[in-house]
Amino acid sequence: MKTVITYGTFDLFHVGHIRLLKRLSALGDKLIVGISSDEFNALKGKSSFYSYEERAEIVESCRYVDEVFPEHNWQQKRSDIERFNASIFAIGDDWEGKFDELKDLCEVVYLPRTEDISTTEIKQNLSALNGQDLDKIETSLHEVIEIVKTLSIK
Ligand code: C2G
Repeated sequence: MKTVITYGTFDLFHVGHIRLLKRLSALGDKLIVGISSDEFNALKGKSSFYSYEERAEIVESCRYVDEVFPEHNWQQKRSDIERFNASIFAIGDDWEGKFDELKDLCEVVYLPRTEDISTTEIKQNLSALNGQDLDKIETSLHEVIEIVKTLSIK
């Protein structure tokens, strides 16, 4: 049984996360994911939209993930790898080289990130939406609802 372990915040779950988890799951038989706690996020200088509990539930629901657990600090990786008997530590290459000290414990793999998407960009795009855009979106949604209603009547 080859277990792969990774870590992350996974806020506003998007295709960059899914594509990474899919590739990680292909590296072994089991994929376990350390989800950064809200407190650890603050240490990482991040404030996530979803709470730890919500992010953990979302990632655990992903078909490529077998188990999730809380990531409370930078130091727990070694004990986690031993606790879960992980043979591969893998993470996106924005962390290239940062976890090489784990190489005495297990294989360390850095995979290419998915370009042009990030939680930060999603937040920026959403906050850039002005009232006018939101009115247009609302109007469109009402139009869609009317269409659905007519379709469902037939
Ligand atoms: N990721 C990706 N492509 C993106 C965005 C993210 O492949 N477009 C990957 C990251 O490289 C990381 C994982 O998805 O492997 C989770 O990314 P984040 O939620 O940003 O997590 P991060 O802040 O990198 O936390 O101890 C390690 C840290 O907890 C990692």
